[in-house]
Amino acid sequence: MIISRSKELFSAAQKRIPGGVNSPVRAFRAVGGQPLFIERGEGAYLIDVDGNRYVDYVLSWGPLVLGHAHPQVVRALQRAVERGTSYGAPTELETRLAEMIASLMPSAEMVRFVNSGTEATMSALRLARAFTRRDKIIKFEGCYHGHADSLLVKAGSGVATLGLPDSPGVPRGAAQDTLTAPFNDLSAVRDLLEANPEQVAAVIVEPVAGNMGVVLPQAGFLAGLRQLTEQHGALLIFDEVMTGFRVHLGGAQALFGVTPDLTTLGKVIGGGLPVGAYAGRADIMKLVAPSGSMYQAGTLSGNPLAMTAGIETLEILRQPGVFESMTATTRRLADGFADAARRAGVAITQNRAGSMFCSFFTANEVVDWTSASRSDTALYGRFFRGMLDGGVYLAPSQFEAGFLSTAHDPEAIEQTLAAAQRAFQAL
Ligand code: KE4
Repeated sequence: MIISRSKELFSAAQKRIPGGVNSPVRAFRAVGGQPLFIERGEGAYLIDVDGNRYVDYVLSWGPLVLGHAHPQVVRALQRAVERGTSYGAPTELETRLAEMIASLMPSAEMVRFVNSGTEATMSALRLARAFTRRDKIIKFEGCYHGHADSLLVKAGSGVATLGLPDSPGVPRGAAQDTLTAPFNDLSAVRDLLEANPEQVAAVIVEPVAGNMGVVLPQAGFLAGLRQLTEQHGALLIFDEVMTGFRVHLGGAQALFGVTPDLTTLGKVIGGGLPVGAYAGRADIMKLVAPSGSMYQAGTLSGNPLAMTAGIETLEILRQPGVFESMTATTRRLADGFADAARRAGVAITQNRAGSMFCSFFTANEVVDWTSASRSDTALYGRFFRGMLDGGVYLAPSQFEAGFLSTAHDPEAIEQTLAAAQRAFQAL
């Protein structure tokens, strides 16, 4: 595979941009170090600057649930951009997207749009602290909620991938109110709540963890969090930035039948443009300025381009049968990976929820960060490069999720599974 143009561009980028990338996990540090520079995306495929074509399972880390450059999304954006890109004033589009989110996710009685998942979780925490007048929060090891100071504690995603000790630069004051527990460990949460009576404002959780690879909630875990937070007067925040409209058309809260007080969203609802949102019970959301006193603001929040792409994306996604068929394709892919690994005698644990999946290079069940971190990341790196040679672009880290889109057709799946057979055999 020729990647000489990517190499040239990477060395130029590294002179001006830290690590040559604008988000750490893109640098391929965990899987071999030479990222591919992309020319364009087309449905289920990425084409790099050297003309190599890959079936894409990163999909911009989740937003592109319809694949790259979906014609209806592109046409809607072309029409929108001719009317201007941003007004800094309300438009009907924001209300329309908020209504669509509320109709698919009834717990989202009110919605505030922001420009990233980080802004969404940062604001949701401030809101929970304002509403409860408490300071402490509980998060889970290996869960990643963006890079706001108080959430960069035992975080997943790029922090886990690079093995960073919870990032320098986070002042003690910001981290001291962040308590952590192992994912799926209800008794640890109960102990923290009892040890900090009337002090915990919220428990924030990725209801399906997607930032240590994909880790599913065990039976009763989410319902247990719901019961414990109610009992202790803390709010339950589902960070559905990744799982929203990805694991189920109504998010993980619909898949598992547990209703949070607040939900954070991003990725899919922007259809590939910068977006985030926090949403939830009207009595809590009413506290957000200017209806209430909790301040949060943003120049480009709710901008017409992100709203347009989000509306088009959810319109298409909620057509009968569309979501189900993408989920069925993901099951076929995940089963195919497991079969190929078994035939090659490679031990993997395959986790999946809706249209997100992960192959852990370990024989053990993966239920939390401790078990995920036992995966053989070097072997994952060799598998990743083998798949790249086979024309398949997986997440460049063992501790990330793979994503499917409605554009991943049987041909793309067959190509992927043929590459997986070869890549597993080569290990
Ligand atoms: P952003 O600020 O990156 O838009 O969203 C932060 C965030 C919040 N919550 C969850 C559950 C998330 O998964 C994310 C961001 N996900 C990572 C992928 N693991 C973004 C990719 C990256 O950091 O480059």
